Amino acid sequence: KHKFWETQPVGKFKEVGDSSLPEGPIDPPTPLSEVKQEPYNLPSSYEWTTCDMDSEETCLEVYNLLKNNYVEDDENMFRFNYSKEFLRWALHPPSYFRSWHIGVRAKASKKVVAFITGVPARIRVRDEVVRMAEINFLCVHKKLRSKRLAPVMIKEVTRRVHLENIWQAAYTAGVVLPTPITTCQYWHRSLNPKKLIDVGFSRLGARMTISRTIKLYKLPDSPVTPGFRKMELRDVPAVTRLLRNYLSQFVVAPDFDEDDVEHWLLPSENVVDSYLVESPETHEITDFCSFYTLPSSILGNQTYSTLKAAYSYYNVSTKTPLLQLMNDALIVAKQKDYDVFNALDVMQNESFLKELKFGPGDGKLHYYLYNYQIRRELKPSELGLVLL
Ligand code: NHW
Ligand code: EN5
Repeated sequence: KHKFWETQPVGKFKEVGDSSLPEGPIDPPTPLSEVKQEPYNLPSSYEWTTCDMDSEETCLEVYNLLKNNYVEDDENMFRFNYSKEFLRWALHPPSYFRSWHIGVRAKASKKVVAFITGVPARIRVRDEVVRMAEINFLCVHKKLRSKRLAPVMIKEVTRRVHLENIWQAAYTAGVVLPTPITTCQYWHRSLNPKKLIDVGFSRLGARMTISRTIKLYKLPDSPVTPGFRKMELRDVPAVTRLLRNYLSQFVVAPDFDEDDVEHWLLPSENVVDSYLVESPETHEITDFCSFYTLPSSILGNQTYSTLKAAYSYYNVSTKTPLLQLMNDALIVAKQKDYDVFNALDVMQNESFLKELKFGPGDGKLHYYLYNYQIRRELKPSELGLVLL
């Protein structure tokens, strides 16, 4: 079991719950001169390629690899379909490294057959801010699965992260690996129940008709909170203060500065949406909510090819009750034609999920740190981090 992960600096399952463990790095950093200077070896018919996601051609090649080979649900009915604009945004945060956007090409066809990425982030664990890589978009073409290519991809991204003198990473996965810092539940709020049922995303409840179901999920036509509006560039300083203060209560959370907030939270069409509440009296910014756009391909449906999903991102309430704020987020998502609004049970999300008619999904999301040991498993509500 876990022939690869056994060799890596990650917490071991048996250690979960051991309260005598020190918290922090597992392996110390090594001098940069001791980091392997050459890429790891690939099978001889493949070659490494650094992907320039600013290039329309490269971005399209990566987009197509992921569109056809990335994450599916457990019954292979849906597959994530990250847009090109989303991939560019996700991979170009402040101070990103192009060398961390790693592809593998077949030498003969020159086609991109595997991919893995890192982006830099400062992540706070209790009172320590740690420079990390956030690893995402690990994908091996369906025809090349189970050939132990993934461990080579992971070792190569690790090497390139080490070359930038960064020694920790954060990542999420739907599969259980050694060892989750916490396990979160996906929740789903129907916005277009008819379509969700037609495509098999949800089922008609017991003793429910389609018309009763549509009525159950009805929402007002526009947000109800006075002063609720889209975030603008001029709001970055206020949103940064609001968010930093809010995230300080969680055990693990990003350490966002104004540049990060401008990148990750300023609205970008069909990528990220952010709204805030500006007090009509004082013009103070008191509340904030956001979601990102991640459609899924619907596999094998005659009528529909994509499911338009919004994913809850960072939300902060100081004056407007979180329940009302998130209800307004649902209203704007419905107005923008999303079919479903998804959320994890992270941060304070549990306080609104049931009341706003979210239901638990069949998927879980496990959160991991690389080369950083924490004392005990966290509760999802102790986590202040959302990865894309
Ligand atoms: S999670 C999404 C991952 N992608 C998908 O699920 C897409 C569809 N599946 C595939 O493309 C978000 C393949 O099945 C993949 C595995 C490529 C997943 N994470 O090549 P083999 C992320 O992107 C282990 C980590 O034969 P394969 C986060 C597995 O346990 N490890 O398998 C990525 C086994 O090792 P073991 C995973 O099916 C985080 C080995 O891979 C994994 O052809 C990466 C088998 O390899 C997963 N999701 O390809 C880690 N899935 O020890 C970053 C399987 O058990 C670590 N495996 O024998 C930090 C690095 C940076 C550090 C910096 C200091
Ligand atoms: C790293 N960035 O399984 C991501 N999604 O519940 C990588 N289920 O959509 C890791 N199976 O429950 C990703 N409908 C791990 C997640 C992979 C994708 C995945 C799950 C999350 C999902 C849906 C569809 C299930 C289709 C059959 C689901 C039920 C919705 C229902 C709505 C009404 C109220 C009750 C719930």
